[in-house]
Amino acid sequence: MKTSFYVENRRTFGNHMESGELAVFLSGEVLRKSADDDYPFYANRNFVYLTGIEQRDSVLMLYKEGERLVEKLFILAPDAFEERWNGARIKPDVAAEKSGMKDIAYFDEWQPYLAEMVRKNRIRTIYLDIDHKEGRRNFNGADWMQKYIETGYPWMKLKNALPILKKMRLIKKPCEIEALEQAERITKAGIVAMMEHSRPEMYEYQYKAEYDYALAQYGVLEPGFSSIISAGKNNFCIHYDSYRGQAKDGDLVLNDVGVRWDYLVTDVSRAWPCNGKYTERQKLLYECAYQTSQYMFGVLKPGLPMMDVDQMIKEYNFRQLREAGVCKAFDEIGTYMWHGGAHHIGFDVHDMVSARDAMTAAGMVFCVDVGIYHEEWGIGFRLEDNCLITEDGCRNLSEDIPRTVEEIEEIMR
Ligand SMILES: [Mn+2]
Repeated sequence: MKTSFYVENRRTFGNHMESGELAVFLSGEVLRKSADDDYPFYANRNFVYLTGIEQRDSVLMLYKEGERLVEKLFILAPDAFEERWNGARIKPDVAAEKSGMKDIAYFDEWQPYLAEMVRKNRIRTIYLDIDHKEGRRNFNGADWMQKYIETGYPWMKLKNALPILKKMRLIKKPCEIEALEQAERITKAGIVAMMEHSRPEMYEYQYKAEYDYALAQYGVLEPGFSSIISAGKNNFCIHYDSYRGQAKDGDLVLNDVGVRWDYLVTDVSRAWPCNGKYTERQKLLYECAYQTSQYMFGVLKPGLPMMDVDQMIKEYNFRQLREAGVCKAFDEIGTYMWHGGAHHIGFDVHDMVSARDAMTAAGMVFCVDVGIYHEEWGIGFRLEDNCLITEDGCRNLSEDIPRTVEEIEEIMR
């Protein structure tokens, strides 16, 4: 992402602030796994969206003074001993260049700076990025920061920055689309590698290894999210993550995988017969999903209620399944369709955007995900593509990834 992306994002956020308000964003902390081993650090996505910096214990402060936005970034101070063991820390000049911020300080200065800002400017309102998801703990430090402010500045009014960021992140900028396009190319390489190496008796972890290997050739060292790769009956577990199963002759292999490139994440599902040839029943159900997906890419355009997209997928797919003689009445569709099909992607694979009441608009990117689960036949899969809404319609960003029966059988020949 270019520096201008982050500069613009901060400016847009600042436009939502009133004069005299302060906003504090944290990159997050490193989580300890056990003994001397930590989990890999993963910076808070909103912090990255506003700064382009992915380093632990970093703080962004935005202060609105009249029309002016005062920006200050705190990063880890140099530490020769720490850096010998754990790698170089980002230098202030590099952080300045990446983020487009001039005022860079060190992490241990943020508390006195905050106190001074509050005192000098008589600040009464602070924005924090608070994300309470079903009572699950957050590790981006916002919960900690909330307590810190409530204790140290009990008169302070707290505002949540998250709804503003969710709105901003809903519409992708051209540079984000470019990043997604590259991510799709790499996703294709990963999925095609799995198809090409597929054979009966192959273990799910062997498919996973093919996927990870293909990604690594592009310098992508971890998948965009925990890959879902399953075979046969395991396809009936929607967020399957064991990789221990084995594809038996006649089984479908399902992948639901992504690639993160320049922070943007794809999310693509395909299903192929491990032996390279769809059975009649597999083909019948796959065609229903494919026709539904094609229909959606034919009708999606700006100005449709986002809430309706799921329902459109369901209704059209029902008609396909009815014609195929699988499902008789619409109220039975839940037997075969287990999940919604239109979540947004972006900095997160289930992107943190406010789409519930939104209308589709140019720059939105969401999945068109058609899942069919026929337990009696032992066939479960989904066909999931990434839809970019354009000025006058839409574009399937993942359409180059083999998706018809013919394309897939051809690759596996
Ligand atoms: Mn998916």
